[in-house]
Amino acid sequence: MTIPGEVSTRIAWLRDEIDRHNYQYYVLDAPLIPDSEYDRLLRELQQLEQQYPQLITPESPTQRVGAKPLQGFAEVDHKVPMLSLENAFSEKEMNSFDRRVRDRLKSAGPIRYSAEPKLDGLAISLRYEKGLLVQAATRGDGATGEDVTQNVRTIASVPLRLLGTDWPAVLEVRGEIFMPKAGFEALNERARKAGEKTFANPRNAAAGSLRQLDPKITAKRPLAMFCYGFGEIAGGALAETHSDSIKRLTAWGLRISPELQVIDGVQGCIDYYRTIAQRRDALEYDIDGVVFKVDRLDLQQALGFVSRAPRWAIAQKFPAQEEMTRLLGIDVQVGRTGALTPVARLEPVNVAGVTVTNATLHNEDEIRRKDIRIGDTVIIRRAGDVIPQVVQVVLDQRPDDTQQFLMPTHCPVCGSDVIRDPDQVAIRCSGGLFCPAQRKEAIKHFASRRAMDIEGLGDKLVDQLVDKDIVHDPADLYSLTIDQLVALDRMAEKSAQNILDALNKSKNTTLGRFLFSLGIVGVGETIAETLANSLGTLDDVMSLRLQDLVEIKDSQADNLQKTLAGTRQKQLEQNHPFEVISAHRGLKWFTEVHWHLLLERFPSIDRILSAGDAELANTPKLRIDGIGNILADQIVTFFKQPHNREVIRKLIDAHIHWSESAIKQPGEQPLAGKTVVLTGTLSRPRQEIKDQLQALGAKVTGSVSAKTDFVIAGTDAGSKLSKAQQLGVTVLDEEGLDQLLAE
Ligand code: 9MJ
Repeated sequence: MTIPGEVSTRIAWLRDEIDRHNYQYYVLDAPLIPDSEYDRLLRELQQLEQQYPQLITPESPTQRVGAKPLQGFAEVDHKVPMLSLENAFSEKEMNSFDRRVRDRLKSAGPIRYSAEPKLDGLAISLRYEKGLLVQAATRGDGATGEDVTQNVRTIASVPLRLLGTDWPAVLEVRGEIFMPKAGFEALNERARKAGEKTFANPRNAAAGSLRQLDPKITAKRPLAMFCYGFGEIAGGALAETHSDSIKRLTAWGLRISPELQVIDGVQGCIDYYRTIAQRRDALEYDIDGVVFKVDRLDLQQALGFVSRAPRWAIAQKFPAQEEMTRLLGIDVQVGRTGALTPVARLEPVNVAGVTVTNATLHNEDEIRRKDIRIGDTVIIRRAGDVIPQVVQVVLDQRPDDTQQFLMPTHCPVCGSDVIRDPDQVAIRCSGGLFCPAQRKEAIKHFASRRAMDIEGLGDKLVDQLVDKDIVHDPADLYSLTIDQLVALDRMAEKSAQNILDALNKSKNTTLGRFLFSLGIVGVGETIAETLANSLGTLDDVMSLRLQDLVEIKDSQADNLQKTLAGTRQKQLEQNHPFEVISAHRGLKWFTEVHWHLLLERFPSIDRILSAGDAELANTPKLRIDGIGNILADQIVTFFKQPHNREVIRKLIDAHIHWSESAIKQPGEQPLAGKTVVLTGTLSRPRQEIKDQLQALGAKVTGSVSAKTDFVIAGTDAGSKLSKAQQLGVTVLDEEGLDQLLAE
C-alpha cells in the first residue's frame, strides 16, 4: 500500500503537537488547550495509525501502553553507578558536613549549594539515545537494577522523545518516580470501595505500581517523575554547575523540582530546610527531607566519593513519621451525617513531635483487611495534617487471646438501627437529628470558623448544651441566656458574656456561609457560595425544584416516552417505578433522581405514563457547575423537610442576616469568572479575604496555572509566586488587592 505524503506529514505534525501539549501540561503546568481538544488530537493520531500501521513508531504518543505483560524484569547494569546519599538528622550534623566540604576544598568562603526537597519515591535512571527513551531502570543495589522501561513509558510526564535538538546523543537522567498525595488517596479510596488491599503510603504505592509485570496496570496509576541527576552523558557535562545542568532538562521536556534553589553556605541550608519543613504539608507529594549538593561540578569532582555515596551531597532528613504502639481499644464515633467510624484508641506515642492517641480506622472492611485487633501492636503513620493512620499490625507481637472486631448493629449513642449505605462500605445511624451525636456534630459544624464563625463555642460546650437538653438545633443557640451558660461546667460570667457577644456578632454573615452552615450533605463551601451567587436570595434557594437543576434531553425524552407508553401502571405499583423503568435497555441514564423529577413535574403517575415526549423533556432553569443530579436531589430534599424549614425560620427570626451588597445576580459580579490564588503571609486572615473575593464572584483556588487571573502575594511567597511570574500571571500585593476589592 502506498502512503499519501500528506498522511505522513499529518502524523508527524500530530505527534509534535501532542508532545508539545504534554510539555505545556506536565512540565510547565500551563496547558494551552482543554483536555477535550488534546483527546481529539490523540484520537486522530490513533485513527491514522490504525489505517497505516506501518507508520507506527515506538515513541509515538499512542504507544505508551501496549506492550504485553512480562514474565519478569531483566537486569540492567548501570554504566555510571546510581548513588545513595549520606543522611544528616540535625543542624549539628549539617554543620559538620559543610565543614568537611570546606576543609577538603580548602575553601575560605561559603560553599554554594543546590537545594531541593527529598522526594520519597523510587530512584530511576532514564536512558535517551538520539533523543529517544530506550531504557528505564530501577536503582537496585546501585550497580545493577531492573529494567522497568515498559512501565515507565506509561508515565505521561516522562517524554518518550526529547523536545528540541540540542540534547547529547546519549543522555542518562536520574530522578525519583513518585505518586502525588491526591492520586494516592484516590487510589486507596477506590481500593477500599472495591474491597481490595490499600497501600500504606504513597511510596509503597509508587513502588508497587512500578513493579507490575503488566504495564496496563501501571498506566492506570497516577505516577510522576522529577529529575535530579545524571548518569552517562555523551560529550560530558551539560553546564558548569549542577543546578544549571538540571535546569537544561526542562527545555527537553523533563520535569525537575519546582523548589530547586541555589543557596549559600550552611546558613542557607538551614534556612532552606526550615522553609521546606514548614511547607511540607502543602506540597502535592510526600518528601522525607531535603537534599543539598555542592553546585559547582568541578568541586564535586574534586570531592569524589566514599563507597557509594558522594562527598558533595547530603540529605537532611525530617524526623520519622511512623512509630509503633499498642491498640488499647476501638471506639465507634457517629459523624454529622450519621456515619459510624471506628477509631483506634492508642497507647500515647510521639510521632514526629506530636503525641498521637487516636487513629482513624476508616470502616469495618478496612479493619478486616488489615486484620486489626484490640491488643495488637500496630505501626502508626502521621503525615502532615491528615489524621494518623494505622499502617499495619505487627503480627508476631499479637497476644494469644485476640478477637475479630465487629461493628455494632445499633448506634452506640442513640441505639437506633444502623443501615448500610448502598456503596456497602459505610454504616450509618438511622436516628437523624434524634441522635444526640448527629445533633452535636451538626451544631459544631454550624458554629465552626468557616460556617457561622461563633468564637468560643467549642466542642466541649456544645456537648454539654446538647447533653443537658438546652440546645436541640442550631437555632436554639440564639436563645441562650447568660444564666443558662453560667450554670455550665467551668463557665465564668465573663466567658458566658463573650459567647453571647460572639453569637450576636455571628448574626451578620453572608448567604454563602449561612447555606454552608446548614450542613446539607454534599454542600461544601464552594457549592454554598455558588448557590448564593447564582440565586441571590434564601427564598430562591429554598424554593429550588429538581426541574430547575436536572435535565431530560430531547433525545432522552423520546426513548423514555416509548418505554413509559409500554409500561403498565400495575407493574409500577408493585415495584419501585424507577427500577422498572431503568431496567429498560437504552435508559441507562435514568436514575432515581429523574424519577423524582417526573413526580415533581406531573400531578400523577397516570399522567407520567401518558405524557408525550415533548412534555417529558425539560430544560433546567439553572446549570450550576459542580451540582450533579444526586447533589441536586440532596439539596432539594433538604429544603423540603419541614423540620429543616422550621430551623431556618427560627434562625431568620433570631435576626440572622446578610448584607444586600453580598447578594449578587449573575452578571452583576465584577469578579465573575476570575480565578485568584492567595500565597505567602498576608496581614488579614485568608478566610476573610477569600470571603470578600468570592462575594464578588471570584473563584479562589490553590494552584497557579495559565488560567489564573491574579496571584495575591503576601510576604515570603514561594513557588506559587515564581510560577505566576514565569507564566506572566498578574501578581498583586495587598495594596493591589485592596484596590481590586474597592474597584
Ligand atoms: C530525592 N530523592 O529527591 C537525590 N533526591 O542525588 C534528590 N535524591 C540523589 N537527589 C544523588 N533530590 C543520589 C540521590
